Amino acid sequence: MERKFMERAVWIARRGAGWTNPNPMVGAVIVKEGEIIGEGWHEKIGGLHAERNALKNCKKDPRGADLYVTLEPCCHYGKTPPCTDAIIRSGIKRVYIGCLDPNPKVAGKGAEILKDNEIEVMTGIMEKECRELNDVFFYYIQHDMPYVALKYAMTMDGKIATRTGESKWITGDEARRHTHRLRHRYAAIMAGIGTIISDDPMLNVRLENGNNPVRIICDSRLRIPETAKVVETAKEIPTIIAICSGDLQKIRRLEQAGCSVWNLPEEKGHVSLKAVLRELRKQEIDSVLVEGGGILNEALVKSGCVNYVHTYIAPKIIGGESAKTPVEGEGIGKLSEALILEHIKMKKIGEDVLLEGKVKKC
Ligand code: AOF
Ligand code: ZN
Repeated sequence: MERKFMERAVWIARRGAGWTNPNPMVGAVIVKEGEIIGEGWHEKIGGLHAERNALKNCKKDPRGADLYVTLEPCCHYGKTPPCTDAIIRSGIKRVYIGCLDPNPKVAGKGAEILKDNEIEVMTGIMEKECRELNDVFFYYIQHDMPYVALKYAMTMDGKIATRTGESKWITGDEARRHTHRLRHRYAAIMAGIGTIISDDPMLNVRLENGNNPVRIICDSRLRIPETAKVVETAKEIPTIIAICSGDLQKIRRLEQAGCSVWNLPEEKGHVSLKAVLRELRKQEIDSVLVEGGGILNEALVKSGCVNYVHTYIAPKIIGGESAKTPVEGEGIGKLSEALILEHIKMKKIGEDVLLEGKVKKC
């Protein structure tokens, strides 16, 4: 029974994907005499928390009811007042919590306050699922850095383009539509200048109800063409160009076009990715989807900042030793140095396959 209601709470929490960042996705279900009398989720950053939405949607008096919530109720004043106050006032008698909130302002205190007010509290219900729901939020809070995921599409022989550089399209329509859903979930999307010059991508979300991530272009020497689509649409979609040096006039023109130009330290001839990520953190960007070429991907892998990899594999063979691969650079000499992925998931999308997993942290 407990599982059934918490499963429902996890399910509805996911509706907030792409809208709540940098807040977590949270779902809440209120149950009385075995019946769901109200449910809600955290719909949007700045909006009501899941518990308050569930209470608002109650079709019966919640006094004496049970609350199932995927994350520990907050007990602090943020953009909204504490959920613990609303729960206590509602007369709810029992609270089932999926996992504790890692936010130091909450971190167990929310559960304690409920207990101090004669509410029975059970923690760790479907803890693994509730915790995984918010991998991004946990990482962002605990490491004070954005969560980074690589995304690329390759052929069955591991190429991201032909030897002449043709890369449109490696995968089929369905997989490409899927990447838009992926983009929607992340707060930012990152590409290298090589990708901008060769493909001139929009890096936006082309879905009916989609949220565009902030765009970040790593462009150490400010080579970006002023006619690039990302520049021309910078007034509609926030666009950041991370550079180490560049012509001041060009910077001014790009800024007039709506871009933000960040002048950051250099590392091994490129803009320091750690510096880029630290700046993004300051802007409260909790997650970055990297749609880079092999050079940017390699630099990120080497920096140790990658948390997740989404790989779309197309049933095609391209061949050619000069055809580009997803991670270029020098590579490693020993297999023991490889980046290892775990919690692997696999899904067929149209004729393609999405293979994804978390980077194992040593
Ligand atoms: C909950 N229920 O649905 C969410 C919680 O600025 P605020 O007011 O939106 O607060 C954000 C913090 O509240 C966030 O960092 C996390 O600790 C918690 N999120 N808590 O009880 C919710 N979204
Ligand atoms: Zn709250």
